[in-house]
Amino acid sequence: MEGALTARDRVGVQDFVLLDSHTSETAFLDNLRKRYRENLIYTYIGTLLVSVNPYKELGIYSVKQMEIYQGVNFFELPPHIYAIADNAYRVMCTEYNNHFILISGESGAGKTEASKKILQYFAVTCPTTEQLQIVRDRLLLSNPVLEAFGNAKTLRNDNSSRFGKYMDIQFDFKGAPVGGHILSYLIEKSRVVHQNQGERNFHIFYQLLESGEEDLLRWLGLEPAPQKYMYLIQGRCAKVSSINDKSDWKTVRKALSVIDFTDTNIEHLFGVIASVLHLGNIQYEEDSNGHAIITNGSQIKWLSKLLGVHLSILQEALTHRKIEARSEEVLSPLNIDLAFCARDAAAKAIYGRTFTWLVNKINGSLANKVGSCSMIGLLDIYGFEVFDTNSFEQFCINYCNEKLQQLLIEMTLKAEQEEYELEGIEWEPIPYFNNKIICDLVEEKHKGIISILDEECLRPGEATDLSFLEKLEEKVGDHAHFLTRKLADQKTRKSIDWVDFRLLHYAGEVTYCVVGECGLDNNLQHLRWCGKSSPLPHQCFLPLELDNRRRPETVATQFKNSLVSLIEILMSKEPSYIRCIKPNEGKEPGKFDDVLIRHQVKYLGLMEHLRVRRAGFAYRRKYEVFLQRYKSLCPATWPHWHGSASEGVERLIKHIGYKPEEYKLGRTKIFIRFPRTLFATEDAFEYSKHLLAIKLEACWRGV
Ligand code: AOV
Ligand code: MG
Repeated sequence: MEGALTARDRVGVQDFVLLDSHTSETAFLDNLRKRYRENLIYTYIGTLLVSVNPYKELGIYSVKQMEIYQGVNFFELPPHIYAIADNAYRVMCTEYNNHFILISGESGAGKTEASKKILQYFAVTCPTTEQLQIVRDRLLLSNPVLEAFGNAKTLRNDNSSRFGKYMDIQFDFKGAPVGGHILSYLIEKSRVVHQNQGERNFHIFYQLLESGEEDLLRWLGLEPAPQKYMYLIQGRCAKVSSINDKSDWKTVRKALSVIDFTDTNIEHLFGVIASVLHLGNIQYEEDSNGHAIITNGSQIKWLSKLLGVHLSILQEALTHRKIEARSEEVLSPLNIDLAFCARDAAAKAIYGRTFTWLVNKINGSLANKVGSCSMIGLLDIYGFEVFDTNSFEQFCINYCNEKLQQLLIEMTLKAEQEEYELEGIEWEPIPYFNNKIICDLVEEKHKGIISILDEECLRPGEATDLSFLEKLEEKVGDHAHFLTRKLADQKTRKSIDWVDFRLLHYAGEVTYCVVGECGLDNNLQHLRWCGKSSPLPHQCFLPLELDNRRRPETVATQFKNSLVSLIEILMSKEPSYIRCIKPNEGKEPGKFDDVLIRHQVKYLGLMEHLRVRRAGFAYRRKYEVFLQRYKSLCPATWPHWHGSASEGVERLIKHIGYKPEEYKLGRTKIFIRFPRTLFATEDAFEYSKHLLAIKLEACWRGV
């Protein structure tokens, strides 16, 4: 009987902590499903937000909605991403500390959309001045620019982030956004020269060709037809129904001018983008000695113009290799295969460096000029992904997700349980899968996969893909999360060679194909040919590449190091978490795929998180901090308390009437089980401030 259904039956509970059967995965899934059917995509586990991608516009992100969530206690309204944003913001404003919001989930789960919603929330609800409006606009508009250059259509997501992004938003003491800073992580450069069937290159190429002004295209030597460019036709899907390249181009153009790009900057930026397309159309043939020679002269002329490099130098760089012999540089001609490799390597390097230049330029325009007080960081990275063929880049992406999962475990499940123990709070440990074992397998010094890769890269000429796999087999072959696959001889059915390796990641099994894994930027010599008359390439490639003697770190090690510093940054801030879930593989609205979602609930550790939350305490504060804030609520502690902070807190909570089941007293902190307890205290505090203000005013008026 439909009418007899209670609201709870129909829409589920808005916090999983309130589920009757908190240990059952089925109950968890039922709740998520009920809510998703009602378009309720957000649910809490305590203060963590679970979000299921609706794949349709829900009308829940209006300015009116933002106003509803502004300054309201977390649990008083239905779960929303705005509540997470508002909570981080308000705590930052009252405690003057730094925060970060970690948004995680697999590819297509809704991370990037979530991070944009949060940024919009701050842009609309935070106080601002006329002067600061430009900062607000730049913060907002940095997004479409970075998405145009750093996102692409993949099989899993039409707007997939192909780089990792960490953005700090800086606020002044009044809570107004005054600046920002972006850190970007390893952009997927291989996409520049190769796309799988059904995938595209980065959006910007199609935007430029589809909508670039006639004059601009003529100046760049481009034709408005993606099918003319080798680097754009491999995926056979230049047009995507969910993407409007025309209007996106307009947004990007507007954004570039707001972000303070001069006309010259823009000219050079698109000059480099166009040069990548020209590079892709360079063709070779073999001369009688088996050496590669360039067949089409027009591309190279455009390249020479756009990059500001002399024609003969270009020609040489695309057909020769420089080798050092007895401290002398000798030019050695390339065969046709190597020449194509050199061409592609140059295109990838040019695009990669241009992206870095772009991020730096945006950072320059976001630089805070008035002095900031606190920050909120937003982390939106590429999600865990598995394709039919997974390369070195998927390895890095999935390793990055592994690290973030580890951070989450460290900061929630592990730290939380350890803290109870440390504080002497009675606690029944809750088991969970710790993925540290997989992180170690990848990154451990001397033993991990990255170290092995580094070693192999130290032996240029000798190391091969096969020797790398052999080393892996030898050193980590018996690790529980590692497998290699040998190619079987069809006749003897005996295995002969290793062909790939497999990692059992926290989120699933991925087979990595090892082709050219030695991820050294070994095309550095080609970068030398970027001349000085074109300022952008020049800025992009100095100073590292011009010092060819220094052996650069492998890409994998650079990436590993950048993740280590990211984790350090995050560990120094107060966290909020958003866990995004992808509801189905087909990008379809309303379809709740039980198997797929159950798998994500499992590997995200949501059940364990719920168990810890249910048994644990929502809030904890050092005695000193708690007393300092609320001492005005108790005559014994106001205005001065001379005893110890813990005794003061005991007196205080006795006075305001906390019930024994609502709290526990630890060694250095008070632990509060339910958010509502703290909110009631906070409300009482606000009210007492209000009364105090009335009293003061009365004093001044001499009443
Ligand atoms: P991702 O960032 O998690 O994947 P996105 O945020 O790009 O995923 O989301 C993928 C698509 O899902 C978007 O382009 C939207 O069409 C839709 N979507 C996501 N969140 C919402 C929402 N709240 N409301 C409406 N539609 C939404 V990746 O970047 O691939 O890991 O690397
Ligand atoms: Mg994304």
